[in-house]
Amino acid sequence: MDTSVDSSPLKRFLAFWMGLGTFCAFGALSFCAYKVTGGDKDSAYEAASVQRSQVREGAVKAQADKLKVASVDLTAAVSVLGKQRDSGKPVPGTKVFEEWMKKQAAAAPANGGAKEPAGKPKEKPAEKDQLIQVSIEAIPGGVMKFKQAELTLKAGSSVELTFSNPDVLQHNFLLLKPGTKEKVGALADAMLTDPEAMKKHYVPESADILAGTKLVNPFGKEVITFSVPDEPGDYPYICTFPGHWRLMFGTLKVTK
Ligand SMILES: [Cu+2]
Repeated sequence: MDTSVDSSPLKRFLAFWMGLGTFCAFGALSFCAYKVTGGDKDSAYEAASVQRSQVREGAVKAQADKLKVASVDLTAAVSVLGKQRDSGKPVPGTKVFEEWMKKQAAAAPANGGAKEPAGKPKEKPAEKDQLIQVSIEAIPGGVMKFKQAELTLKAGSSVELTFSNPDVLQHNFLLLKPGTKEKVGALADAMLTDPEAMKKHYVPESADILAGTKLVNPFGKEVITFSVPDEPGDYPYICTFPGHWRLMFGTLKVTK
């Protein structure tokens, strides 16, 4: 039996080159496949990862900035508490405060006891009755909103308005002429660059402001009296701490 099928030098030579050719063709195909499927996109991956880290840094910075704002407000809150303590009023929730309240309660009837002779006509209460009591509050939680988005009052009436701020941010309350919210709001935002803004309670100089409070500290309140305009219409009210007015506004509907 002849096992040497064909071993002529020419055929061996051809077989060698065919093998080598197949090997090279396979290699070239693999390389192309690697390129086409994006196997060489390490640079793109790195770019994406750099972008991701930039986004993350941005988020961290934004958070840090928010914390800065919060700490400033906390400082204001603490200073308010400090003032309450300095003014001799104890901090609520303490034993000293309870005793102080008892003393106040005990002192009240004593003052009331030394009242004017009976039968004397009381003018002041009558005068007070004409003042319409209105309460307006900031919503706590730093949401920059008034609890009352709308008020309705009669034209020309006298109002005693109590603005309470149970929030951690400082706020004010300004009543404006109809249609001037954006105008006064822009003036308020511009106060960011005014070094005297804090002294001015962030109240811009504008003839469109009809009435308003100072900047009320966290957990504080202020009472103001003013006359409701004679002209019926929709009078906007806003907080002019820069930026707040876009969320913190309402409408006083003045009726006949
Ligand atoms: Cu505000």
